Amino acid sequence: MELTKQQFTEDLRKSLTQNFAKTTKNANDQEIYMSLARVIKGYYSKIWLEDNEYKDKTAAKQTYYFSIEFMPGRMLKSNLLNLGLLQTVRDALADIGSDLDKISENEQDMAIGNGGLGRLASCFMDSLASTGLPGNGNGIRYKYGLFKQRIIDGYQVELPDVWLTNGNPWEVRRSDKAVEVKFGGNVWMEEIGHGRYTPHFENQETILAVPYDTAMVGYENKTVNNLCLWRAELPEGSEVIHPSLDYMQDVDTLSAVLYPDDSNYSGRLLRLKQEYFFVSAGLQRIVNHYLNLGLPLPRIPEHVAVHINDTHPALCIPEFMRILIDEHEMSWESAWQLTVKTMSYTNHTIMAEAMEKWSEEMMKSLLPRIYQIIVEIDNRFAKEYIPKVGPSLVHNTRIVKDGKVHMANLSIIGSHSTNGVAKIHSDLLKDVVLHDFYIIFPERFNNKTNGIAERRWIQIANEELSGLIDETIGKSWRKDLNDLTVLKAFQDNDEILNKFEAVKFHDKERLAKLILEKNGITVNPNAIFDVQVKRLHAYKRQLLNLLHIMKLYFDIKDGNAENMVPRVFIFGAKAAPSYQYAKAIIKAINEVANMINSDTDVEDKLKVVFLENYNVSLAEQIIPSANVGEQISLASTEASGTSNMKFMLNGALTIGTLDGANIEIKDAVGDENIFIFGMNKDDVLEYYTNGRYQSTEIYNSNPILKRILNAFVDGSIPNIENEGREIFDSMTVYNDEYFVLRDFDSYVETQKRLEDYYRDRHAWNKSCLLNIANAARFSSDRTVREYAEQIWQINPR
Ligand code: 26W
Repeated sequence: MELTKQQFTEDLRKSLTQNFAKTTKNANDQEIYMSLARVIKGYYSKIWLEDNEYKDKTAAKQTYYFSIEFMPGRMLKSNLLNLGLLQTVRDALADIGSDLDKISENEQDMAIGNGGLGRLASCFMDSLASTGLPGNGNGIRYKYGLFKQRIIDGYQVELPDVWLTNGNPWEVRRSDKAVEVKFGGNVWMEEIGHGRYTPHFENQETILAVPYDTAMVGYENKTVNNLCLWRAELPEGSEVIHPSLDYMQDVDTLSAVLYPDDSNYSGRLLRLKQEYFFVSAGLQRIVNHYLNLGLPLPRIPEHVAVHINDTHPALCIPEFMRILIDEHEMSWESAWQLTVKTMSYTNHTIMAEAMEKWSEEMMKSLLPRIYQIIVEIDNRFAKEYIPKVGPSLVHNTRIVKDGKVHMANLSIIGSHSTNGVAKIHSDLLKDVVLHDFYIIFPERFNNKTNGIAERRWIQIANEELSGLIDETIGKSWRKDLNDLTVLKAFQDNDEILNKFEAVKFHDKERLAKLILEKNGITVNPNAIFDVQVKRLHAYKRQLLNLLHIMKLYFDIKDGNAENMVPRVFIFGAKAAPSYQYAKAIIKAINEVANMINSDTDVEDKLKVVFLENYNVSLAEQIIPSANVGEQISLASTEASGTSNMKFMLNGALTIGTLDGANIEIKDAVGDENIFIFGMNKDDVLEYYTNGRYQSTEIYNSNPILKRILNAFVDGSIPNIENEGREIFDSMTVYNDEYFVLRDFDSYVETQKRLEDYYRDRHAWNKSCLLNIANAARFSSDRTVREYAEQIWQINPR
């Protein structure tokens, strides 16, 4: 939008006076942040209103992306960038003696997600708006986001994330759009004539769902979509005159916390309640809005697409059926057709322990009507498909069996599309994990490789690099990332390559400063910055990284590292609070770090840094400064990964396995510009089928590994008596579930190759440039366009 510095400064002054009775001279940074946010909200609200009117007028089809997690991070700079005001506001603030970066730090991260799945949802929100696609989010407004992580004595300690204390200036509470969600009680069917039945209810618990809307502002266009997050409240004027304390507490807990587990399915009642809560509220709002436009219900799939992000919102399927049948008297057959046409589903993990299966008993008592509908869906599925594909396939794919409701099965059967999030992952779904479904519904399966919102991950996170790209090839890449390919023309131009190297060096100096501030560790910006940031999970193999660090440490101690290129290993990772083993790894990383960083023999050859509380805004500071991104999961376990894409876009090289999107990154950049090691998925599957892996054989025959692993239990690494034992046993007694030892030698060799390559500045810089130049296909703009065309059938404005 068009705006002068003077106009903006005037608006900010007004806002400061109106909201805080302050001037630009005596306001503190928090007050400036709040006032600034309100000014910006004022600017985009006009576009928001206009786009809503446009959407209603055209009634063009829209997508609703249901996700139990979102991780937008900070909104201020993102909104400024997308409105085209970043520079104007930065300059205007500087004129009044303020610094936009410092003001921005007063914004609490909106961290209502665990990791990959939630961050992907937020990249999609940004990309939908920025590509002009009508797509909205639907989720829960948790009072507490993902826990704040502190490291105390090397241990992870979890503190509550109280992100709403100062208020959230971006959200709009819409009390007039509140709906009721009902739980429990009894339900029975009564005949209403002509062989039709209608459900009757008693003793249900009613909860009010109040939506809070946040504008998702598109990049320099006219689109503003909506992220709708639901809060649970006591129903107004409910028949309960003196609600019991229990009931009030119940209501409060419902939208209080995000489950901090992304590894193990836990069948907790509260979680099921949360799932139904945001599903039911979201669908009610959609249907109400749709009917208010005067459109006929049987045509709803022409106007509405509902996306189920992993199985957590899978109750969309029976709930949509309930609304159509019970509330709008539609026949089962018609309702089913509409449901399957409206719904689509993405799978984000093949880890068996993360698959949702709710106990029938729990489902029946919490959601009696939904349970009935699920059983009916399941019975009709069996009846229709046994004659077509035989009883054994149907048995394997049934929704209700062994006393459990299988949510992935419900999601596939009740939708028209099931996709994985990278080629290898989608292939594994078809060939292995969901093979029986693939035989029954081959046309439903497809791949949509993940992507990242380049605006946040380079334009905001790395302004200096963005400026250098502008200077080199012009600014068009900011609108269309494909234009980055023009950079290829400069791959042998040392003058340009040196400029890119200089920007990376500045980024590293900035991170070095942060590391000194936060951890009190001095790191050398000339060292290789080697980064692994992601949730802590055994399959992601942070341990493999740590074992290699120990190898380098022993090399230094043995005097075998004369010519080693100095390295700084940087970690960021939260462990699920109940995930004992992951927490042991965090403790081990921190104790190894202490040992190495305080050993004077090491000098600045090797440093290990664990940055606490990894989240979106910390990621924006870490990723630009990386030389190397670690993507070292066991092949076939990481569905896609998305930090690999962020590193690439910021000119870091990947060391990784043939897993997730690493494979497509390798195809994009070529073998010379990525460091691949270890087993591939077929090697791994082969081990699974022949069952002949013996980790102790490797332990006994590899003296280097033996020495490293022994250090975990013989006191060489201090203060990890219990954790060291647990880790040692996992590698030996418990046969190394994720083949860390099996891939160790290959990893070490490849790290060595990487180090040698780093010495050749021309070659290294060229590879970095080619990574940036080939990053376009990992833009989430590309990803959401594919969803729009191939799954949702929605069009850009
Ligand atoms: C136990 C409850 C639970 C189970 C699974 C919570 C959360 C999950 C998520 C599906 C885990 C997740 O975040 N998966 C990640 O999704 C990313 C986006 O597609 C991928 O890039 C990651 O590879 C995948 O691990």
